Amino acid sequence: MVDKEHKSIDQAAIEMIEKAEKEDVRTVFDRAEQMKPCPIGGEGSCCSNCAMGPCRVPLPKNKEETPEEHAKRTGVCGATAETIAARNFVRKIAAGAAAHSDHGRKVVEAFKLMAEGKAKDFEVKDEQKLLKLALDLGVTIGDRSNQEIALDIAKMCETEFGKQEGDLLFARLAPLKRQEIWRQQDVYPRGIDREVVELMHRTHMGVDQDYKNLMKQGTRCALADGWGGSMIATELQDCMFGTPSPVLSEINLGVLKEDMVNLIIHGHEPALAEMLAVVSQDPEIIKYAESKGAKGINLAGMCCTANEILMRHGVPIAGNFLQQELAIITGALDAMVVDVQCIMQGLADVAKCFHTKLITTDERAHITGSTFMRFDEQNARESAEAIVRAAIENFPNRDKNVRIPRVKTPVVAGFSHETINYLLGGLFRASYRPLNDNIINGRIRGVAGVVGCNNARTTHDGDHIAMIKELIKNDVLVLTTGCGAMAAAKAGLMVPEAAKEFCGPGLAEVCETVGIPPVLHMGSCVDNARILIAASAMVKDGGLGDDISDLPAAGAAPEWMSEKAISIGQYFVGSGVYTVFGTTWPTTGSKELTDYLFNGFEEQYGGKWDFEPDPIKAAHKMIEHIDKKRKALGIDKARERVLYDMEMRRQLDAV
Ligand code: SF4
Ligand code: MSK
Repeated sequence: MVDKEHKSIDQAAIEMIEKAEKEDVRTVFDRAEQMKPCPIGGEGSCCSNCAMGPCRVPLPKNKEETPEEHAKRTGVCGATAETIAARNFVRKIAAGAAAHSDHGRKVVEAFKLMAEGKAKDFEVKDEQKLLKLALDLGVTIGDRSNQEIALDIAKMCETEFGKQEGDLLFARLAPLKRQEIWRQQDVYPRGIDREVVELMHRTHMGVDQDYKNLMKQGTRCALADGWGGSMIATELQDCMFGTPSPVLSEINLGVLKEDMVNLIIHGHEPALAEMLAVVSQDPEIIKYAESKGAKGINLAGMCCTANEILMRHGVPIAGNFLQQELAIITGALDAMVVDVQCIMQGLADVAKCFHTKLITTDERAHITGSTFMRFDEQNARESAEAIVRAAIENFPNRDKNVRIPRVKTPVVAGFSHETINYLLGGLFRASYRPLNDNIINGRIRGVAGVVGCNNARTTHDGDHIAMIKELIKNDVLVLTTGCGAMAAAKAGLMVPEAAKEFCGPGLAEVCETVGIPPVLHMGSCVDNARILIAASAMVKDGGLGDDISDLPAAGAAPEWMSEKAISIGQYFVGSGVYTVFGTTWPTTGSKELTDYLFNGFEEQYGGKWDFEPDPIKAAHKMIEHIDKKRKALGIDKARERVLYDMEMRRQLDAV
C-alpha cells in the first residue's frame, strides 16, 4: 500500500488516488514513484547542447572539491559546470517566457480579429480598461469608437513581439527607479521574441560562456515575459472578457455532478473557455443534453483556464495541476477539453480506462489518442458548440463506476489590481493608500506573492498551505495565482471568514474591516503580471520607498515544476523581489552560479533567489526579509498591536 496522505493533503485527491489503485489505473503519483529524478540533470550538470555530449559534470558528493578538480570538471568542449548550469537555467527561462508570450500573442490575434469585426462572438467588455490602456500606450481616444481604439492597441501590442529597436512599452509602467536599474544593468527588455531568440542563440554550443553574462540575458528575457508577453495577455484579456471583480464560487472535484453532462476545460488560454461558458447556458444546448438523459451541462475548470473563468464568471474549479487525471478517475467526466500548457500526456492513457473523451483544440498541442476539434476564434461559438455537443453525446456512455468525492469548498476570487484598488480606496478615489498605511502602521507586516504549480515530488498542496498559513498567521497578506491559488481556495483560505480563523490580529482586523479574505486570488499564471502592477502601484502611492525592492514584500513558489515558474521567478527577482522556491533547485551543480543567484544578484537588482524546501522555514525567510525592509524604511517600530473599536474602524474605512 502506498502512503496516500504523503501524496496529497486534499481529501478529494486522496479518495481518487485510492480509486485509481483499486482499478489499476496508473497516474502521475505512481509514475513519480517509479521514475526517480536524474540527480545529474536535477542539479543542472548535464549538457546535451551538441552531439559531442551529452556531457555530465556532477558536483562530487560527500567531499570538498579542490580548485584543480573543479577546473577539470568540464564538458568535452571545455564548458565549465558554471556555464552548463547557467545555460540550462536560462533555457528554462526562454521556454517559460516563450510559453507565456505565445499565449499573449494568441490573445493579441483574437483581440485584433475582434477589433476588425472578424471575431463576431467577441467584443470589448471593459471599456474603462480599454481607455486606460489607450492612455498608457498613447493611443488617441477622441471620439473614436471602441473598435478603432482596440485596433490601434492590437497593432501596437503585435509590434511588441517582433520589434527590433526600442524598449518594451509596458515596462514603462514600472517605477522609475526600477527602470533606471534595468538601464544601468543593460537589461531593459526590447522585443519579446528577440529576447527569447537571443537567449537560445547565446546558449547554443560555443556562444556565451560566462555564467553572469548568460544570466544577464536570462533576466532581460524574463522581464520581457513579465512586463511584456504576460502583461499583454492579462491586459487584453481583461478588455475583451472583462476585468475580474469579486465573485463567489466553489472548488474541488465535488463540483462535478452525477446527473449532468460534466465538461472540464483545462489549459491556459481563456477564449475557448469564455465561449464554452456562454454555450453551456444556451437553452437549446441544455435541451439537447436533456434529450440524452442529463439534467443539464456542468462546466468546470482545471489549472489556469479554470482561474480565468472563475475570476470572470464564477465557473467552479474541479482542481489544480495534480488533479487532472483524478477528475477522469471519478468516472463522471464526459469530456476533458484542453488547449495549451500543463496538460499531462498521461491523460490519454487514463481516459482510455473510462468513457471520457479527451479533446484537443489547439494546433500547437495535439495528443496521440485524443480527438482534435479545432477552436476557431472567427467562428468561436460554432467551435464551442461542436465541443459541447460532443460531450453531451458521450453522456450516455457513462458506466456505473462513478464516484464523485463529496469534497468542495467555497471561494471568493476576482481580485484584479483594479478591484483591490477599488475595494481599498473606493470608486472615486481608488488607491493603495489604505494598504500602504496599514503596512506603515504595522497592522499588515508585509505582502507575499505565493504562486506556482503542484509538483509530484512533494505532497500535493502541502507546501503551499503550510507556507501560506504561516505567512497570514504572521500578518503577511498573501497574493496568489495559478495552482497555488487553487490550493489555498481548497483549504478554505479564500473566504473573508478565514481572516478570523487563520490570521494574526493585525491582518485579521484589516481583512474584516475591508471584507476581504487574507489570501487574494489574482488569477492565472500570466496574471502574475497583476502582482507586478500591484507592487508598482504600492510604490507609486508613496511611503514605502521608491522602488519595488524597497517594499516589505517577498515571493515564493513552494511546489514549482514548470519552466514558466522559473521565468516568473526570474522576472520577480529582476523586478527587485526576494523570491524563494521549494521542492528542488536546478543549479546546485555549480556553487558559483548558485551563490550568484542567491547573493550576488541582490547587489545588482535589489532582488534575489533563494531555495528552501521546508515551507515553514521558507515562510520565515520571507518574513525575515520583510522585517529587514521594514527596518530600512524606518517602520519597524510601528508593529505595536492596536485593538480597534467601532469608531477607529470607521476612520480606517474613511482613510
Ligand atoms: Fe558537451 Fe560542450 Fe557539447 Fe555541451 S556543448 S554537450 S558540454 S561538448
Ligand atoms: S497551471 S504552470 S501547473 S501554476 Fe498555470 Fe498550475 Fe504551474 Fe501549470
